[in-house]
Amino acid sequence: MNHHTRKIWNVPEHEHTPIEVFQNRKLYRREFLQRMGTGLGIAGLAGLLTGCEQATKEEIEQAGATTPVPQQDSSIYPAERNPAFKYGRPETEDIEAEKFTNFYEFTGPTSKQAWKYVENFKTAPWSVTVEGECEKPRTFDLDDLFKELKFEERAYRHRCVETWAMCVPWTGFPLASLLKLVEPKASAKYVAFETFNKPKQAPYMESSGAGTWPWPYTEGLTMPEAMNDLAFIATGLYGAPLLKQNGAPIRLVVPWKYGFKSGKSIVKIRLTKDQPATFWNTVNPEEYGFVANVEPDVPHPRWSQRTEWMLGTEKRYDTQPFNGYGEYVASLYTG
Ligand SMILES: Nc1nc2c(c(=O)[nH]1)N[C@H]1C(S)=C(S)[C@@H](COP(=O)(O)O)O[C@H]1N2
Ligand SMILES: [Mo]
Repeated sequence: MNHHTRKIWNVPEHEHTPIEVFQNRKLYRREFLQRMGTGLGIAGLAGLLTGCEQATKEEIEQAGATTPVPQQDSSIYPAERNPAFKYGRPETEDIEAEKFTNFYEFTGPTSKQAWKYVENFKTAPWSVTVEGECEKPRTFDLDDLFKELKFEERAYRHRCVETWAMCVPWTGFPLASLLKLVEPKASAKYVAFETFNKPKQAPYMESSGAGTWPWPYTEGLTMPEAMNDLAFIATGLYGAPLLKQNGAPIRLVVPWKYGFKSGKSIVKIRLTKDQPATFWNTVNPEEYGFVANVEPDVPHPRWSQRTEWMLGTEKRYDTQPFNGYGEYVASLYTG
């Protein structure tokens, strides 16, 4: 099968309502009301009113940048693009993927503008522990990964369970190549991912408090899913180190599943015998399953999953089974 030329996208001929305009307004309004409720003064309000609509690309990128940039990064970016992966749609503008994000540790459910709240998040130095059912458990500094693994760029589609979508180039390496370094045992059936747990650095984590949300954010895959070539670990986006709001300095990317499976700012990867508990599945198992593959025919209990809208555009597309990656992963689910 030729992945390069096969057209896997069915582009609809007509466009629907520009839903992102409506959605952004709704979020904006919610944030507005929340700030009013917490007694923000008139000067702050003016800042909010203009800040929402007029933040520049520079402001957003500067807010999310890791400083100083770790030494090794400059030699990695931009990594060579793997030609096997094509979006089948226009690439999302970088600013759109940087200003509209899901990162509950910083915003909770009230805002998509995590870039405004990441100031105190310290993403360097950073290490990731890979442990559990393996022969050689190990803690990797980010630099170890840069030295030991081959980095590449991959053009992937991303589909959030909320129906927004984007097409972005990640820099990183297949998750399988990292797992091979620790030599998984036959007893490893699942892989659990755990995000940083620093409430002092993440405003919503701190303000929501203990016993509300099951922090830290966790996710999980089966071992065959984790070893599939599509499962990717990213340290970069658009040819540069990840901004904080996109999951700096290291995150998971699982493009055939809803976006919540792709945990950000990961500190621990654990090989397990049993299916691990995960954040959204714990919060609401009726709405967020463990598998969470993109399935247009299976509606979310509160909305349809048939179509999706591309960040920063007025375009809607039909949602594809496995987000269009069936040729890579459908065989994982036939048993
Ligand atoms: N730690 C953590 N990871 C997370 C989330 C989160 O709130 N916290 N949100 C998830 C969701 S719902 C999506 S859609 C993607 C969004 O990635 P992006 O904001 O970089 O586009 O991150 C996922 N990873
Ligand atoms: Mo999401």
